[in-house]
Amino acid sequence: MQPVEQRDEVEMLSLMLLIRRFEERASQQYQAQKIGGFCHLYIGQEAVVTGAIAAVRDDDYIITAYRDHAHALARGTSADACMAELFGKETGCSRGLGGSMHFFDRKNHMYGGHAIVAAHVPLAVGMAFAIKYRAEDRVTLCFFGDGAINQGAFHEALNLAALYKLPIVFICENNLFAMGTSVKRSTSLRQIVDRAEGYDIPGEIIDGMNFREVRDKVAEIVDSIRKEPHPAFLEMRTYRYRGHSMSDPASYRTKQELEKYRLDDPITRLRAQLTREGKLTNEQFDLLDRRAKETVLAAVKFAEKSPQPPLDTLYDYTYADGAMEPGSPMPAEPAQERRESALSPNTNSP
Ligand SMILES: Cc1ncc(C[n+]2csc(CCOP(=O)(O)OP(=O)(O)O)c2C)c(N)n1
Ligand SMILES: [Mg+2]
Repeated sequence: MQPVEQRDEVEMLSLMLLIRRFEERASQQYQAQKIGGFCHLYIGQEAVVTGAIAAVRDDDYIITAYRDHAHALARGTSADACMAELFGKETGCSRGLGGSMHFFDRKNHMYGGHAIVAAHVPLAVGMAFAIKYRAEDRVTLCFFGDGAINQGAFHEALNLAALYKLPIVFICENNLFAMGTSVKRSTSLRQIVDRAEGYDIPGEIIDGMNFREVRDKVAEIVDSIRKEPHPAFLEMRTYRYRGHSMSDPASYRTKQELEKYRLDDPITRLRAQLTREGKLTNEQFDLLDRRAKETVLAAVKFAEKSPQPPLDTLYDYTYADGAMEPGSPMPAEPAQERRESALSPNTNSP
Protein backbone atom coordinates (compact mmCIF):
# COMPACT_ATOMS: atom_id res chain seq x y z
CA MET A 1 0.00 0.00 0.00
CA GLN A 2 1.11 3.56 -0.71
CA PRO A 3 2.35 5.46 2.33
CA VAL A 4 -0.28 7.96 3.34
CA GLU A 5 0.44 11.64 3.94
CA GLN A 6 -1.31 11.63 7.31
CA ARG A 7 -3.05 14.50 8.98
CA ASP A 8 -2.39 14.52 12.67
CA GLU A 9 -4.55 11.82 14.26
CA VAL A 10 -5.09 13.71 17.51
CA GLU A 11 -6.40 16.60 15.43
CA MET A 12 -8.77 14.21 13.65
CA LEU A 13 -9.95 12.77 16.97
CA SER A 14 -10.71 16.28 18.12
CA LEU A 15 -12.68 16.84 14.89
CA MET A 16 -14.75 13.72 15.64
CA LEU A 17 -15.40 15.09 19.13
CA LEU A 18 -16.47 18.42 17.68
CA ILE A 19 -18.93 16.67 15.34
CA ARG A 20 -20.32 14.53 18.19
CA ARG A 21 -20.71 17.46 20.62
CA PHE A 22 -22.14 19.69 17.89
CA GLU A 23 -24.90 17.22 17.13
CA GLU A 24 -25.68 16.44 20.76
CA ARG A 25 -26.17 20.16 21.31
CA ALA A 26 -28.18 20.48 18.07
CA SER A 27 -30.48 17.74 19.32
CA GLN A 28 -31.00 19.63 22.58
CA GLN A 29 -31.65 22.91 20.75
CA TYR A 30 -34.10 21.14 18.45
CA GLN A 31 -36.05 19.89 21.45
CA ALA A 32 -36.03 23.46 22.81
CA GLN A 33 -37.61 24.45 19.46
CA LYS A 34 -34.73 26.71 18.49
CA ILE A 35 -34.27 24.60 15.35
CA GLY A 36 -37.12 23.81 12.97
CA GLY A 37 -37.68 21.50 10.02
CA PHE A 38 -36.01 18.14 9.56
CA CYS A 39 -32.82 17.28 11.39
CA HIS A 40 -30.84 14.06 10.91
CA LEU A 41 -27.92 13.26 13.18
CA TYR A 42 -24.72 11.47 12.15
CA ILE A 43 -23.82 10.34 15.69
CA GLY A 44 -22.01 6.97 15.49
CA GLN A 45 -20.88 7.43 11.88
CA GLU A 46 -18.15 10.03 12.50
CA ALA A 47 -15.20 7.86 11.44
CA VAL A 48 -16.53 7.62 7.88
CA VAL A 49 -16.45 11.26 6.94
CA THR A 50 -13.47 12.12 9.15
CA GLY A 51 -11.38 9.28 7.75
CA ALA A 52 -12.32 10.13 4.17
CA ILE A 53 -11.65 13.85 4.53
CA ALA A 54 -8.32 13.11 6.22
CA ALA A 55 -7.26 11.33 3.02
CA VAL A 56 -8.01 14.02 0.44
CA ARG A 57 -6.80 17.50 -0.49
CA ASP A 58 -8.65 20.68 0.43
CA ASP A 59 -9.47 21.34 -3.23
CA ASP A 60 -11.14 17.97 -3.84
CA TYR A 61 -14.93 17.99 -4.17
CA ILE A 62 -17.35 16.66 -1.55
CA ILE A 63 -21.09 16.11 -1.90
CA THR A 64 -23.56 14.25 0.29
CA ALA A 65 -27.21 13.69 1.19
CA TYR A 66 -29.20 15.32 4.00
CA ARG A 67 -27.29 13.83 6.98
CA ASP A 68 -24.70 16.49 6.29
CA HIS A 69 -23.62 18.38 9.43
CA ALA A 70 -20.51 16.26 9.88
CA HIS A 71 -19.44 16.65 6.26
CA ALA A 72 -19.45 20.43 6.52
CA LEU A 73 -17.64 20.46 9.87
CA ALA A 74 -15.06 17.98 8.58
CA ARG A 75 -14.52 20.13 5.50
CA GLY A 76 -13.75 23.15 7.69
CA THR A 77 -17.06 25.01 7.82
CA SER A 78 -17.09 26.69 11.24
CA ALA A 79 -19.33 25.41 14.03
CA ASP A 80 -20.73 28.98 14.15
CA ALA A 81 -21.85 28.89 10.50
CA CYS A 82 -23.26 25.36 10.90
CA MET A 83 -25.23 26.12 14.07
CA ALA A 84 -26.50 29.40 12.60
CA GLU A 85 -27.75 27.47 9.57
CA LEU A 86 -29.69 25.11 11.84
CA PHE A 87 -31.20 28.16 13.53
CA GLY A 88 -32.18 29.59 10.12
CA LYS A 89 -29.99 32.66 10.59
CA GLU A 90 -28.40 34.88 7.98
CA THR A 91 -24.89 33.99 9.20
CA GLY A 92 -25.47 30.30 8.42
CA CYS A 93 -23.43 28.47 5.79
CA SER A 94 -26.43 28.62 3.42
CA ARG A 95 -27.49 32.09 4.61
CA GLY A 96 -30.17 30.52 6.78
CA LEU A 97 -32.21 29.53 3.74
CA GLY A 98 -31.20 25.86 3.58
CA GLY A 99 -31.47 24.45 7.09
CA SER A 100 -30.17 21.12 8.35
CA MET A 101 -30.45 19.21 5.08
CA HIS A 102 -28.88 21.85 2.82
CA PHE A 103 -25.51 22.82 4.23
CA PHE A 104 -23.31 24.25 1.49
CA ASP A 105 -19.82 25.70 1.53
CA ARG A 106 -18.40 26.58 -1.84
CA LYS A 107 -15.12 27.92 -0.46
CA ASN A 108 -14.40 24.54 1.14
CA HIS A 109 -15.73 22.62 -1.89
CA MET A 110 -18.65 21.12 0.05
CA TYR A 111 -21.44 21.08 -2.52
CA GLY A 112 -24.36 20.07 -0.27
CA GLY A 113 -26.51 18.81 1.57
CA HIS A 114 -29.27 17.23 -0.70
CA ALA A 115 -32.66 16.10 0.56
CA ILE A 116 -33.89 13.86 -2.23
CA VAL A 117 -32.48 10.37 -1.86
CA ALA A 118 -29.84 9.69 -4.57
CA ALA A 119 -30.57 12.93 -6.45
CA HIS A 120 -27.07 14.23 -5.75
CA VAL A 121 -25.31 11.17 -7.14
CA PRO A 122 -25.70 12.34 -10.78
CA LEU A 123 -24.57 15.81 -9.65
CA ALA A 124 -21.44 14.21 -8.21
CA VAL A 125 -20.80 12.51 -11.53
CA GLY A 126 -21.18 15.88 -13.25
CA MET A 127 -18.60 17.33 -10.87
CA ALA A 128 -16.23 14.47 -11.65
CA PHE A 129 -16.84 15.00 -15.35
CA ALA A 130 -15.91 18.69 -14.94
CA ILE A 131 -12.64 17.67 -13.29
CA LYS A 132 -11.74 15.45 -16.21
CA TYR A 133 -12.92 17.97 -18.79
CA ARG A 134 -10.66 20.62 -17.28
CA ALA A 135 -7.77 18.14 -17.05
CA GLU A 136 -7.42 18.65 -13.28
CA ASP A 137 -6.20 16.06 -10.79
CA ARG A 138 -8.93 16.59 -8.21
CA VAL A 139 -11.22 13.82 -7.02
CA THR A 140 -14.93 13.90 -6.11
CA LEU A 141 -16.09 12.10 -2.98
CA CYS A 142 -19.79 11.28 -3.20
CA PHE A 143 -21.37 10.14 0.10
CA PHE A 144 -24.83 8.52 0.15
CA GLY A 145 -26.84 6.10 2.26
CA ASP A 146 -27.73 2.47 1.71
CA GLY A 147 -31.23 3.72 0.79
CA ALA A 148 -29.86 5.38 -2.36
CA ILE A 149 -28.67 2.27 -4.11
CA ASN A 150 -32.02 1.16 -5.49
CA GLN A 151 -32.87 4.52 -7.04
CA GLY A 152 -32.77 4.90 -10.83
CA ALA A 153 -30.60 8.03 -10.67
CA PHE A 154 -27.97 6.08 -8.79
CA HIS A 155 -27.68 3.50 -11.58
CA GLU A 156 -27.56 6.12 -14.33
CA ALA A 157 -24.78 7.88 -12.44
CA LEU A 158 -22.67 4.75 -11.91
CA ASN A 159 -23.05 3.78 -15.52
CA LEU A 160 -21.78 7.15 -16.79
CA ALA A 161 -18.96 7.29 -14.25
CA ALA A 162 -17.77 3.88 -15.43
CA LEU A 163 -18.15 4.62 -19.15
CA TYR A 164 -16.25 7.90 -18.92
CA LYS A 165 -13.76 6.67 -16.32
CA LEU A 166 -14.43 9.63 -14.07
CA PRO A 167 -12.40 10.52 -10.95
CA ILE A 168 -14.98 9.77 -8.28
CA VAL A 169 -15.22 7.68 -5.12
CA PHE A 170 -18.76 6.52 -4.35
CA ILE A 171 -18.92 6.19 -0.58
CA CYS A 172 -21.94 4.25 0.64
CA GLU A 173 -22.59 4.95 4.32
CA ASN A 174 -24.28 1.65 5.04
CA ASN A 175 -25.84 2.20 8.47
CA LEU A 176 -28.14 -0.80 7.86
CA PHE A 177 -31.36 1.24 7.69
CA ALA A 178 -33.17 3.61 5.35
CA MET A 179 -35.58 5.32 7.74
CA GLY A 180 -37.11 2.27 9.46
CA THR A 181 -36.40 -0.25 6.70
CA SER A 182 -33.57 -2.69 7.14
CA VAL A 183 -31.29 -2.99 4.13
CA LYS A 184 -31.94 -6.74 4.24
CA ARG A 185 -35.61 -6.08 3.44
CA SER A 186 -35.06 -3.46 0.73
CA THR A 187 -32.15 -4.80 -1.25
CA SER A 188 -31.78 -7.95 -3.27
CA LEU A 189 -28.02 -8.18 -2.96
CA ARG A 190 -25.72 -10.30 -0.84
CA GLN A 191 -23.78 -7.12 -0.08
CA ILE A 192 -24.09 -3.55 -1.33
CA VAL A 193 -20.61 -3.44 -2.83
CA ASP A 194 -21.81 -5.96 -5.43
CA ARG A 195 -23.72 -3.11 -7.07
CA ALA A 196 -20.39 -1.67 -8.22
CA GLU A 197 -19.19 -4.91 -9.76
CA GLY A 198 -22.10 -4.84 -12.21
CA TYR A 199 -20.70 -1.60 -13.62
CA ASP A 200 -17.13 -2.85 -13.59
CA ILE A 201 -16.26 -0.37 -10.84
CA PRO A 202 -13.74 -1.65 -8.28
CA GLY A 203 -15.31 -1.88 -4.83
CA GLU A 204 -14.45 -2.79 -1.28
CA ILE A 205 -16.10 -3.19 2.12
CA ILE A 206 -14.58 -1.04 4.87
CA ASP A 207 -15.10 -1.04 8.63
CA GLY A 208 -16.69 2.39 8.88
CA MET A 209 -16.26 2.49 12.66
CA ASN A 210 -12.48 2.44 12.27
CA PHE A 211 -11.00 5.84 11.40
CA ARG A 212 -7.63 4.44 10.34
CA GLU A 213 -9.07 1.82 8.02
CA VAL A 214 -11.31 4.40 6.33
CA ARG A 215 -8.50 6.93 5.93
CA ASP A 216 -5.94 4.44 4.60
CA LYS A 217 -8.33 2.90 2.07
CA VAL A 218 -9.60 6.23 0.76
CA ALA A 219 -6.02 7.52 0.51
CA GLU A 220 -4.92 4.48 -1.47
CA ILE A 221 -7.82 4.81 -3.90
CA VAL A 222 -7.56 8.56 -4.32
CA ASP A 223 -3.87 8.18 -5.06
CA SER A 224 -4.59 5.68 -7.84
CA ILE A 225 -7.38 7.92 -9.25
CA ARG A 226 -5.04 10.91 -9.43
CA LYS A 227 -2.59 8.85 -11.49
CA GLU A 228 -5.27 7.52 -13.83
CA PRO A 229 -8.88 8.72 -13.49
CA HIS A 230 -11.44 6.01 -12.70
CA PRO A 231 -14.44 5.51 -10.41
CA ALA A 232 -14.29 3.42 -7.24
CA PHE A 233 -16.89 2.26 -4.72
CA LEU A 234 -16.52 1.85 -0.96
CA GLU A 235 -19.17 0.29 1.22
CA MET A 236 -18.63 1.67 4.72
CA ARG A 237 -20.20 -0.55 7.36
CA THR A 238 -21.39 1.83 10.04
CA TYR A 239 -24.27 2.54 12.42
CA ARG A 240 -26.28 5.54 13.57
CA TYR A 241 -26.93 5.61 17.30
CA ARG A 242 -29.87 8.00 17.08
CA GLY A 243 -33.13 7.60 15.18
CA HIS A 244 -33.46 8.40 11.49
CA SER A 245 -34.51 11.95 12.31
CA MET A 246 -35.54 13.75 15.46
CA SER A 247 -39.03 12.26 15.55
CA ASP A 248 -38.04 8.61 15.15
CA PRO A 249 -38.39 6.36 18.22
CA ALA A 250 -36.35 3.67 16.34
CA SER A 251 -38.64 0.83 17.35
CA TYR A 252 -37.48 -1.24 14.35
CA ARG A 253 -34.26 -2.32 16.07
CA THR A 254 -33.40 -3.95 19.36
CA LYS A 255 -31.62 -2.42 22.34
CA GLN A 256 -29.06 -5.24 22.10
CA GLU A 257 -28.19 -4.32 18.52
CA LEU A 258 -27.71 -0.67 19.47
CA GLU A 259 -25.57 -1.63 22.48
CA LYS A 260 -23.39 -3.88 20.33
CA TYR A 261 -22.52 -0.97 18.04
CA ARG A 262 -22.11 1.46 20.93
CA LEU A 263 -19.33 -0.76 22.23
CA ASP A 264 -17.63 -0.18 18.89
CA ASP A 265 -17.84 3.63 19.12
CA PRO A 266 -15.48 5.20 16.55
CA ILE A 267 -14.32 7.91 18.98
CA THR A 268 -13.59 5.43 21.76
CA ARG A 269 -11.74 3.25 19.27
CA LEU A 270 -9.39 5.94 17.97
CA ARG A 271 -8.88 7.20 21.50
CA ALA A 272 -7.89 3.70 22.65
CA GLN A 273 -5.52 3.24 19.70
CA LEU A 274 -3.77 6.56 20.40
CA THR A 275 -3.63 5.94 24.16
CA ARG A 276 -2.15 2.46 23.67
CA GLU A 277 0.55 3.92 21.45
CA GLY A 278 1.42 6.61 24.01
CA LYS A 279 0.22 9.45 21.77
CA LEU A 280 -2.62 10.62 24.00
CA THR A 281 -3.18 10.85 27.76
CA ASN A 282 -6.55 10.90 29.51
CA GLU A 283 -5.92 14.52 30.49
CA GLN A 284 -5.28 15.46 26.86
CA PHE A 285 -8.45 13.71 25.77
CA ASP A 286 -10.47 15.55 28.42
CA LEU A 287 -9.01 18.83 27.25
CA LEU A 288 -9.96 18.12 23.62
CA ASP A 289 -13.47 17.23 24.71
CA ARG A 290 -13.79 20.35 26.83
CA ARG A 291 -12.65 22.50 23.91
CA ALA A 292 -15.16 20.84 21.57
CA LYS A 293 -17.97 21.55 24.04
CA GLU A 294 -16.87 25.17 24.43
CA THR A 295 -16.73 25.68 20.67
CA VAL A 296 -20.25 24.33 20.33
CA LEU A 297 -21.63 26.44 23.18
CA ALA A 298 -20.06 29.52 21.58
CA ALA A 299 -21.70 28.48 18.29
CA VAL A 300 -25.12 28.37 19.96
CA LYS A 301 -24.56 31.88 21.34
CA PHE A 302 -23.45 33.08 17.90
CA ALA A 303 -26.54 31.53 16.26
CA GLU A 304 -28.88 32.99 18.86
CA LYS A 305 -27.65 36.54 18.43
CA SER A 306 -27.42 36.39 14.62
CA PRO A 307 -30.17 38.09 12.59
CA GLN A 308 -32.85 36.33 10.56
CA PRO A 309 -32.38 36.59 6.79
CA PRO A 310 -34.26 39.68 5.52
CA LEU A 311 -37.63 38.71 4.05
CA ASP A 312 -36.82 40.27 0.69
CA THR A 313 -33.97 37.75 0.16
CA LEU A 314 -36.47 34.88 0.15
CA TYR A 315 -36.20 34.35 -3.60
CA ASP A 316 -32.52 35.26 -3.92
CA TYR A 317 -29.80 32.69 -4.61
CA THR A 318 -32.12 30.34 -6.48
CA TYR A 319 -29.90 30.70 -9.54
CA ALA A 320 -26.16 31.37 -9.55
CA ASP A 321 -24.95 34.89 -10.26
CA GLY A 322 -24.16 35.19 -13.94
CA ALA A 323 -26.61 32.44 -14.87
CA MET A 324 -27.85 32.84 -18.43
CA GLU A 325 -30.78 35.16 -19.01
CA PRO A 326 -33.30 33.91 -21.55
CA GLY A 327 -32.16 34.91 -25.05
CA SER A 328 -28.51 35.57 -24.08
CA PRO A 329 -25.84 34.05 -26.35
CA MET A 330 -24.51 30.57 -25.56
CA PRO A 331 -21.06 30.48 -23.93
CA ALA A 332 -18.11 29.93 -26.26
CA GLU A 333 -17.59 26.32 -27.26
CA PRO A 334 -14.47 24.66 -25.85
CA ALA A 335 -11.80 23.57 -28.29
CA GLN A 336 -12.98 20.64 -30.41
CA GLU A 337 -10.10 18.36 -29.52
CA ARG A 338 -10.46 18.84 -25.75
CA ARG A 339 -14.18 18.34 -25.88
CA GLU A 340 -13.88 15.16 -27.90
CA SER A 341 -11.34 13.53 -25.64
CA ALA A 342 -13.38 14.32 -22.51
CA LEU A 343 -16.61 13.15 -24.05
CA SER A 344 -15.28 9.96 -25.48
CA PRO A 345 -16.20 7.04 -23.20
CA ASN A 346 -13.60 4.50 -22.08
CA THR A 347 -10.68 6.79 -22.53
CA ASN A 348 -8.15 7.72 -19.93
CA SER A 349 -6.96 10.86 -21.65
CA PRO A 350 -8.23 14.02 -19.95
C1 LIG B 1 -36.60 10.13 -3.63
C2 LIG B 1 -36.95 10.12 -2.17
N1 LIG B 1 -37.78 9.18 -1.69
C3 LIG B 1 -38.07 9.15 -0.37
C4 LIG B 1 -37.54 10.08 0.48
C5 LIG B 1 -37.86 10.02 1.97
N2 LIG B 1 -36.66 9.59 2.69
C6 LIG B 1 -35.94 10.48 3.38
S1 LIG B 1 -34.62 9.77 4.07
C7 LIG B 1 -34.99 8.25 3.48
C8 LIG B 1 -34.12 7.06 3.80
C9 LIG B 1 -32.78 7.09 3.16
O1 LIG B 1 -31.92 6.22 3.84
P1 LIG B 1 -30.39 6.10 3.53
O2 LIG B 1 -30.13 6.45 2.12
O3 LIG B 1 -29.93 4.77 3.99
O4 LIG B 1 -29.71 7.25 4.40
P2 LIG B 1 -29.58 7.38 5.98
O5 LIG B 1 -30.78 8.14 6.43
O6 LIG B 1 -29.53 6.02 6.57
O7 LIG B 1 -28.34 8.17 6.20
C10 LIG B 1 -36.14 8.31 2.73
C11 LIG B 1 -36.77 7.15 2.08
C12 LIG B 1 -36.68 11.06 -0.07
N3 LIG B 1 -36.10 11.99 0.70
N4 LIG B 1 -36.38 11.06 -1.39
MG1 LIG C 1 -29.05 4.17 5.78
